[in-house]
Amino acid sequence: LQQKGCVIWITGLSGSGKSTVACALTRVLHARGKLTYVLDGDNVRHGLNADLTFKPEDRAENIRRIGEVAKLFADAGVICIVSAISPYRKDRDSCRSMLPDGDFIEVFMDIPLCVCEARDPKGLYKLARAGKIKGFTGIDDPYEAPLNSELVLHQDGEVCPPPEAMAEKVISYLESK
Ligand code: GGZ
Repeated sequence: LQQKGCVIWITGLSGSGKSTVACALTRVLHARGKLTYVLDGDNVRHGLNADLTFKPEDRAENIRRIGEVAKLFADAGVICIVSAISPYRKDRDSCRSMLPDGDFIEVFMDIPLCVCEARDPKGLYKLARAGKIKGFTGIDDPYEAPLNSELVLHQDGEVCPPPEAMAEKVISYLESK
């Protein structure tokens, strides 16, 4: 296998487009013959992490487990793409510290809360505003934005670039390294 593994860690609010970018990124990398695997927070919570809630301790444990699994993939030479809110800096940083320097690439989906909330693909923000979901990230649970992420993906004025364009930015970053 002529490939070095790494972890591309996509963090951001619910509805910021993490999963969509992860999916676009996988498509581009596959087309280039790369082996990838996507670990999506929402999916992993149906299996490996089905025992966890959204309390801070459980979010920390969710991220710890995802980080450990991502490291295994990277060790095996796979480009592991994580898409999880991963709201707490400390938890993301401890996943980073498990990997050799340069092998953890943090990508921040810097999309304003109002945009994520307007999209509200699953109607969860509406429920959170109505108090029917407690501890929702960005509403009544914090999101700690990265301070030194390798890459920040943001809106272009009023419009959000298509996911393929965002994926291309990640590819350009990988190529530059
Ligand atoms: C945030 C929640 C919550 C609460 C359910 N807070 O946009 P989605 O729906 O599809 O993705 C979100 C997903 C978040 O799971 P993660 O494992 O990525 O979160 S974390 O990294 O914080 O552990 C959202 C849904 O679960 N969801 N309740 N209270 N998002």
